[in-house]
Amino acid sequence: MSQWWKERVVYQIYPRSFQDTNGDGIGDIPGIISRLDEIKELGAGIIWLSPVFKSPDADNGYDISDYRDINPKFGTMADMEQLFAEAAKRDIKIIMDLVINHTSDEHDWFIKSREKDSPYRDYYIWKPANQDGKPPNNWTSFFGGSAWKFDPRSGEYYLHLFNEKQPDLNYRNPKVIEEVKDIMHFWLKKGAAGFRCDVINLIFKSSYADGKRRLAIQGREHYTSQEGSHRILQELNRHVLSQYDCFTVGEAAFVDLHDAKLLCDPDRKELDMLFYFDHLNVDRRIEKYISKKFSAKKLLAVITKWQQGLDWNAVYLENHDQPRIVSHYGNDGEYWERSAKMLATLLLTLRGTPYIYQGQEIGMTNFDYTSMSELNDVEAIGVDKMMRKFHIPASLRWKMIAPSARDNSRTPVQWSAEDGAGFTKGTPWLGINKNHTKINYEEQKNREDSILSYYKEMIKLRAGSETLKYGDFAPVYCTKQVMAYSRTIIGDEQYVVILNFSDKSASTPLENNLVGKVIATNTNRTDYNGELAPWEAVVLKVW
Ligand code: ISL
Ligand code: CA
Repeated sequence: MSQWWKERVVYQIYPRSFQDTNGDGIGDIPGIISRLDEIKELGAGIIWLSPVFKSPDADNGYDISDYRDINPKFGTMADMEQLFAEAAKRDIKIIMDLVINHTSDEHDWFIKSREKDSPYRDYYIWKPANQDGKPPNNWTSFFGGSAWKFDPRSGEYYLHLFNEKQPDLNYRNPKVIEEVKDIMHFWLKKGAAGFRCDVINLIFKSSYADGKRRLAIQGREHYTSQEGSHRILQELNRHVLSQYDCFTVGEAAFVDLHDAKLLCDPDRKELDMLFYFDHLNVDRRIEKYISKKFSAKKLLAVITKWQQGLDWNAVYLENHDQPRIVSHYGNDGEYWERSAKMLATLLLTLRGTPYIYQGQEIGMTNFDYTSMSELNDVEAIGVDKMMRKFHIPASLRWKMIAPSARDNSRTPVQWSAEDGAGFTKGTPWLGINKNHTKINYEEQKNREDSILSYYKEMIKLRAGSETLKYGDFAPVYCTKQVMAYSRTIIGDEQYVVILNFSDKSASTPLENNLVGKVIATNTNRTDYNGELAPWEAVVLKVW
């Protein structure tokens, strides 16, 4: 089967923030349908749809209470079917978010599982207290606090790696795997072209022993990329995925290159590609809320490791869990436009399938919130609570949370300068950035030198170049400020990409052979002489 997912660019939609059509302040499926032409024009050929399933929304849909139904906030199953049909008309494929590490505690399986003698008991991970009457082990949740919740009715604890409203499924129970297969068939038959698989390398817990003591997410060595997860992925592939023309991208937490190679090895038939986090953590310490200094050198080292380590990468700089890249690695002030384009150049000239997160194509910036009360995200709220327990003062908590909180990327898409940003006529579920009067789709749509136009050009450039899609990656030059790398098909073509990650101008030495014809740039230059302007990006065709 053709690997069309290597040829196309993916556009991620976070439905509640994309486009509202009925004025309730929440994006919806009819809103997505109304914007398919914009996605097509951008040049994307695949949509990754964050969860639209029935959910009490404790974690904005990543807590599913019915895998075969649509959240009424977003519309109906008929709307979803229409979305598949309208997307197909435009040759846009849709992949769904497969969230199977856990369900909502309001899922029917979990409600039944609360009864000790129910056939569903074993769908989840229930354990009695330890000898001291404490939780079964010392594991902590991703969102702060213990990963166990006591259920007084049955007198046992259940495991939740995320929020207590997200109980973990028990993958030692073959019935759970059969249920997952049915859900996958259901959506593939409806027209899905594959899945983004949420925290897929964490599903199998190989032991319930205490975890090594850590600052956060204690216990992870007992469930990260275990043999059991590999086995289940192979089984899902054999029994389901291999029967359809589809692909999978796994979200792999704490993954290292060794595990990633196993997860993505085409011969093992587990995943087609995966999201790792290393490249977004070069300016963060072990925990994302503690920052350290960024350098282009460190970033290039990480990129090189993954580009050369895996045959095919999922290339991304933003998603619904990460801050906006122009605020993270770029400059969202004076050099907003140029640095956003520089980062677009990076995204679209690496080897792999590029993923663009809604709003990234117009250079949306981090949330302009000023206090915790404006946040919605269960993670930020949980982490704040945990820090409070450790008596960390409010000002320091805010300093750590504000730049990294997940709500940074969840503010509504800025379609226009109007009130409501063209996103809603009602009250938006999450604050709209005040800068929508300046940063919006409408303003950039017909402006040739806009960020949006630049994304379109770069996507076209990639689509038309075998070398940019499939060429080998090699690092060429780097300093704290600048990186350069090449993409090559031996005997055919070579491109060199030079990027300046700073407010200062820079130069690259001539002996590195950084010469060639300028194919793309975020400035007006027509030739390259080794001098780079602040935040400049230059793509050279060397031969
Ligand atoms: O957000 C994170 C890092 O910035 C992670 O801790 C994140 O929770 C982790 O990567 C898992 O993410 C996925 O599963 C979560 C959900 O909250 C996220 O939105 C989803 O992308 C639980 O389903
Ligand atoms: Ca709505």
